[in-house]
Amino acid sequence: IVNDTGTITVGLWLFGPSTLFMWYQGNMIQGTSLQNGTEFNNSTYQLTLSSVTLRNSGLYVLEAFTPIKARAEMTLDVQEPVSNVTSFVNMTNLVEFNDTVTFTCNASGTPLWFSWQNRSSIVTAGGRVELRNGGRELFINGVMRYDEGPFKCLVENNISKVETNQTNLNISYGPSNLTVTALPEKEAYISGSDIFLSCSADSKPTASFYWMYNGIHLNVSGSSYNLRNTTQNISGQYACVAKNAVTLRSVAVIKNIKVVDPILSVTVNPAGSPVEGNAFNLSCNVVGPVDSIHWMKNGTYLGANDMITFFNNNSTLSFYRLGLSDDGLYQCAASNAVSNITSKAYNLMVNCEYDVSRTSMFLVILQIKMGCSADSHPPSRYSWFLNVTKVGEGPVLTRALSPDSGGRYTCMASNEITGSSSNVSLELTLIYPVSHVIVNAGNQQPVFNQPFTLTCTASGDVEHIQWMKNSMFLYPYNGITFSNNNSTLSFQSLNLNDDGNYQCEASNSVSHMTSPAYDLMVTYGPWNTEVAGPRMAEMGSNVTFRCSAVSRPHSQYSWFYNNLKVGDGPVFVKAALSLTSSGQYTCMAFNNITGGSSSASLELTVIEAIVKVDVTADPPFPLASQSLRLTCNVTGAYNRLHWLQNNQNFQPSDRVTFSADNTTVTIKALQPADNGRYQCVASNSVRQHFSQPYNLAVIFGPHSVQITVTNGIPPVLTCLAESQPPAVYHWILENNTVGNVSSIVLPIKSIFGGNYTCVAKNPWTNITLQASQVVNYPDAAVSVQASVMLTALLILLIPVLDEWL
Ligand SMILES: *[C@@H]1O[C@H](CO)[C@@H](O)[C@H](O)[C@H]1NC(C)=O
Ligand SMILES: *[C@@H]1O[C@H](CO)[C@@H](O)[C@H](O)[C@H]1NC(C)=O
Ligand SMILES: *[C@@H]1O[C@H](CO)[C@@H](O)[C@H](O)[C@H]1NC(C)=O
Ligand SMILES: *[C@@H]1O[C@H](CO)[C@@H](O)[C@H](O)[C@H]1NC(C)=O
Ligand SMILES: *[C@@H]1O[C@H](CO)[C@@H](O)[C@H](O)[C@H]1NC(C)=O
Ligand SMILES: *[C@@H]1O[C@H](CO)[C@@H](O)[C@H](O)[C@H]1NC(C)=O
Ligand SMILES: *[C@@H]1O[C@H](CO)[C@@H](O)[C@H](O)[C@H]1NC(C)=O
Ligand SMILES: *[C@@H]1O[C@H](CO)[C@@H](O)[C@H](O)[C@H]1NC(C)=O
Ligand SMILES: *[C@@H]1O[C@H](CO)[C@@H](O)[C@H](O)[C@H]1NC(C)=O
Ligand SMILES: *[C@@H]1O[C@H](CO)[C@@H](O)[C@H](O)[C@H]1NC(C)=O
Ligand SMILES: CC(=O)N[C@H]1CO[C@H](CO)[C@@H](O)[C@@H]1O
Ligand SMILES: CC(=O)N[C@H]1CO[C@H](CO)[C@@H](O)[C@@H]1O
Repeated sequence: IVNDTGTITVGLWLFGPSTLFMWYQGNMIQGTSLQNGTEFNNSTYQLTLSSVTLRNSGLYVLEAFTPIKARAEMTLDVQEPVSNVTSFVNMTNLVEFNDTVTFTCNASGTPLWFSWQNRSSIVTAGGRVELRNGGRELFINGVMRYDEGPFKCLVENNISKVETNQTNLNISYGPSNLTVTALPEKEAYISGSDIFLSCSADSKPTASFYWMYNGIHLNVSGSSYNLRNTTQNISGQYACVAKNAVTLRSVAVIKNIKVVDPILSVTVNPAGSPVEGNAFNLSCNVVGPVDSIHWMKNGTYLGANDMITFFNNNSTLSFYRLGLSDDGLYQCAASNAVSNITSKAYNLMVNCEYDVSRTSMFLVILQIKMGCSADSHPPSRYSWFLNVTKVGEGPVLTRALSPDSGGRYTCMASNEITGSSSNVSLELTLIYPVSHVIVNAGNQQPVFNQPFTLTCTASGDVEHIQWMKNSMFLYPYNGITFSNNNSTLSFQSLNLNDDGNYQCEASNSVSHMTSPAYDLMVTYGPWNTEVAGPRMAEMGSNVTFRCSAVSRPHSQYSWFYNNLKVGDGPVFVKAALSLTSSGQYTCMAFNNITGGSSSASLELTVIEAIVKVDVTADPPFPLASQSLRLTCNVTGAYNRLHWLQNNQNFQPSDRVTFSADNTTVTIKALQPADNGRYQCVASNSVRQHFSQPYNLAVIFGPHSVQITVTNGIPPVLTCLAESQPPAVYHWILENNTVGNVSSIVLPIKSIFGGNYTCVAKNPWTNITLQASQVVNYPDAAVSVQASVMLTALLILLIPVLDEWL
C-alpha cells in the first residue's frame, strides 16, 4: 500500500483512533486493539489483513516520523455478499380492480439494493405501482389482469447479486367484452329460419351464461341459444347475461332479432270500372306483412304526378281522371325485409263513357230443352225430376220456361232388365233481369249535420249495386259508408258538399240498370238571421222592418213586439207610430224542414215628430236699406234649428244677426245682394225638416233710367230702369202718352223727330224716375247702310210702280 524506497526508522500504523503497530530503531510495539489476522512486515512496513470481516472496515493510516516525515492513509471497506434472500406476497388470488397486493423482499448482506422484475421487465414506481422501504416492498393497487407476473425480487450489492424464485399472481377478471353473435347474421329472418345465438366474454374464471327475452328470464343457460323454426312473434330483444362467480360481476348484451313472415300473395284489384274522365282506383291487396309497395305500368315504376296519387302507404293507386293513355298493364310490387312479390298484371282498358259494354242485350228464352243419354242395352228408360217432382219421361225433356222452372233437374236412366239405374243432375238457376231501380230516401229529410241514408231498391235478382253521384262512381270516404250489400248509402253527417244527383246501378250477370237520379239537396238553416230597419222613428210615421236568414228551404218569419206576436212574413210594417210603439221588434226565422229556428231583434225608439216648419218675414215687403226679420215657426219638438240661404248654410255677419235660439234672423240695411231663397231647417234625431223657402226680393228703385235707340226701320226706343219689383214705363211725347211698355217703335209720323220721355215707376213704392231722348228719323237711320235704305224704299214703292206700268 505504501511504497518507499527509503527505510522508516520510526513509524506507526493506525486503524481509526487506535494504534496497530509502532516501531522505532528496531523495536516494535503492538497495539492492544490489534485483531486476529493482522500482520506487520518490519522490513517492508507492509500491513497484511487476513480473513477480514466487516470489523476490519475503517481508516488505516501509516505515519513515518524518521528519517522523513510522511503520512499515507486509506479507507478499507469490507463488504458482505448478499445472502439469505427471501420474498413474500401477502395474497396471490386477486380480483381485478378490487384488490391491492403487497410484495416484500428480505435479504442479508451489505449493502443491499432491491429491485423487482415482472416477467422480463424491471418494475418502476408510478400509477398503480408503489415501491416502499428502499424497494423492499412493492404495492400494486387495483390489480389488473395483466399483473399476473411472474414477479421476482432482485437483491444486489457491489460484490454479489441474488434473485428470488418467481411468484405468480392469480387475477380473476371479467366478464368483459361480451358479444352475442347470431348465425346466420341478418337484419331480418324469414319465418321458419333457424337462428343460432352464441355469447362470449373475456372472463377468468370462465363466465357462466344465461338468456333473457324482452327482459324476461328464460330458463336457458350456456353460451349458446338456438331458435329453431322461428315465427314472427318470437321477434324481440334477446339478452345474454354473463356472470363471473369470483369477481361477482355480471354483464348483459342485447341482440335484436326480427323474424318476418314472407309476403304470400299480391294482387291488383280495380275499384269500379274504368270510365274515361272518371276517377278510378286500383288497390294492391297483399297477404302478409308489407313494408313498401311500388306500382309499375308496363314494367316501369310509377311515381305520383298530376294525374295519379298513392294512398294508404301506396296500397291504393288513384287516378284523378282516367284518360285513354292510362291503358296498360299495372302491377304492384310489395316487399318486406325478407321477401318481395310482384303481382300479376292488371290490364287496364279505359272505357269510353258510352262504351258498348254498357249496353245490355236481353235474350228471351221461352223453352227449356234438356237431353239425357246413357249407354245401356237394352236402351234405358229415362225419367226426369225437378227437385223431387217427376216432370217427364224420355231422353229429351221439353218444358216451357216459367218463373218456377228453376231448380235441380235430375235425369234418371234405368235398365229394366238389369234393374240398374244411374242419375245425372243439373242445377238450373233463373236469374231475373234487374228492373225498377230506384233510389229512395223514405220519408227522411236531408238535414245539415244529421245522418241520412239512401236506399237502392230494384226488382229482379240483384247481385251488385254501385252508387254514383253526379255520374261519378262513389266510394266510401269522408263519412260515406255502404251497407246491406251496397244497397244502403249512409251519410254519417250531411254537409253542403253532399248535394248532388245520386243514382244507383243494380246489376247481375245478365243485366244492369241505373236508377233515375235522386236530387239530394241538403236542407239547413236558418242561419245568420238579421233584421234591417230604422232604430229611431218619428211619431206618426211608418217603419218597415225586413228580416232575412240563410236557409234552405226559405225560412218563414214571424214578428214579435215585446214578445207579443204582431205579424208574419219577411217584411213587417208598423204604421202610425206613437210613443208607445217604442220597444223591441223581434223576427223569428223558422225552417219547417230542418225544424231549426233563430231570431234577431231590433230596438225601436219613437220620438215626437216635427209637424210643420215655416218662415215668416217682417215687414212683409222688404225695402232696401231697411231691416228684415225672418222668424222660423216650428210645430213639434226639435233638437236644432239652422238656416239656409240659397241652399248654403246661412251664418251671422255684420249686417245679419241670429237670435240665441236661432228662431229669428235679422238682416239690417237690406241690399239687392241679399235676395235669395231663405229656409229654416229644424232637426231631430230622425231627420231634418225644411221650411218652404222664403224668396227675398228687396224692394228698391227705380234708378239708372236709360233709353237706348235701336237703329233700323223703324227705330226702336227701349227704356230700362233698375227696380224691384220691375218698373212700369210710360213714354211721353209732347205731353202725350205714346206707350206703356219699356220698348216703343218710333211712329212714322215722328219721322221728323221728337223729344221722347220715359217715366219709370216702382209699382210698390210708386216712386218714379224719368229720362228723355231727342230722336230724329234721319239721325236714327244715319248708320243704316244706303243699300238697305234703297231696298226698303223700293219695297215701299213697288205697289205704286205696278199701277204705273
Ligand atoms: C511504488 O513502487 C511501485 C513499483 O513497485 C512504483 O511504480 C511506484 O512509483 C512507487 N511509488 C513511489 C511513491 O515511490
Ligand atoms: C438467514 O436469516 C435468518 C433470519 O433472518 C437467520 O436466522 C439465519 O441465521 C440467516 N442465515 C444466514 C446464513 O445468514
Ligand atoms: C395485502 O396488502 C394490501 C396492501 O397493504 C392490503 O390492502 C391487503 O389487505 C393485504 N391482503 C391481505 C390478505 O392481508
Ligand atoms: C427455489 O426453487 C428451487 C427449485 O425450484 C427450490 O429447490 C428452492 O427451495 C426454492 N427456494 C426458495 C427460497 O423457495
Ligand atoms: C373483444 O373481443 C374481441 C374478439 O373476441 C377482440 O378482438 C377484442 O380485442 C376484444 N376487445 C377487448 C377490449 O378486449
Ligand atoms: C315449423 O313450424 C310450423 C308451424 O309453426 C310447422 O307446421 C312445421 O312443421 C315446423 N317445421 C319444422 C321443420 O319443424
Ligand atoms: C369488486 O368490485 C365490484 C365493484 O366495485 C363489486 O361489484 C364486486 O362485488 C367486487 N368483487 C368482489 C369479489 O368483491
Ligand atoms: C310509395 O311509392 C313511391 C313511388 O314509387 C315511393 O317513392 C315510396 O317510397 C313508396 N312508399 C312506400 C311506403 O312504399
Ligand atoms: C302499355 O301496354 C299496353 C298494352 O300492353 C299498351 O296498349 C300501351 O300503349 C303501353 N303503354 C306504354 C306507355 O307503353
Ligand atoms: C326481390 O327479391 C329478389 C330475390 O328474391 C331480389 O333479387 C330482388 O333484388 C328483390 N327486389 C327488391 C326490390 O327487394
Ligand atoms: C530490525 C528488527 O527488529 N528486525 C527483526 C525483524 O523481525 C525478525 C523476526 O521476525 C527479527 O528476527 C529481526 O530482528
Ligand atoms: C483474540 C483471538 O481471537 N485470538 C486468537 C487468534 O488466533 C489464534 C489461532 O488462530 C487463536 O488461538 C487465538 O485465540
